[in-house]
Amino acid sequence: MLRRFRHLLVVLVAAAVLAGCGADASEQGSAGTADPLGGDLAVDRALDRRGAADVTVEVADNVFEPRAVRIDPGSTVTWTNTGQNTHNVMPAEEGRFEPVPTGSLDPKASASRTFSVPGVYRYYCSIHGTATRGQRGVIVVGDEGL
Ligand SMILES: [Cu+2]
Repeated sequence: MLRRFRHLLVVLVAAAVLAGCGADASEQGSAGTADPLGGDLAVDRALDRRGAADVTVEVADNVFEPRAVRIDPGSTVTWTNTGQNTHNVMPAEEGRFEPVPTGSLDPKASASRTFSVPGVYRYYCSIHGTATRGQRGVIVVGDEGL
């Protein structure tokens, strides 16, 4: 009986660690951000890169940096994997933009998407997050939220 309970406990702890690892990694990756729910994903605090035709988002393990970036309509975002894990870029709202699928953003690889229409484009890595937690980012196109 005790042995069975111990086994269950191990499984529960392992599940908790797995579930939490995406969020933990994000916190480590974004120094100075204490909000594990992603305060730095706020649209009105997005890093302002308007005026740049090409903007790079670093994809580390396991966080997008900057997590929130504001660009001009028509500008291109390039995600560059500087980590050791493979990642992907999935729109939080399916169909909002063409995903960067698993296999296209392996370590040292880059992938680009151009955003022509003003709006808020939330995304995540489905390997290390979901639409609402873990490895997430947002591209704000134009003046949305200012
Ligand atoms: Cu990832």
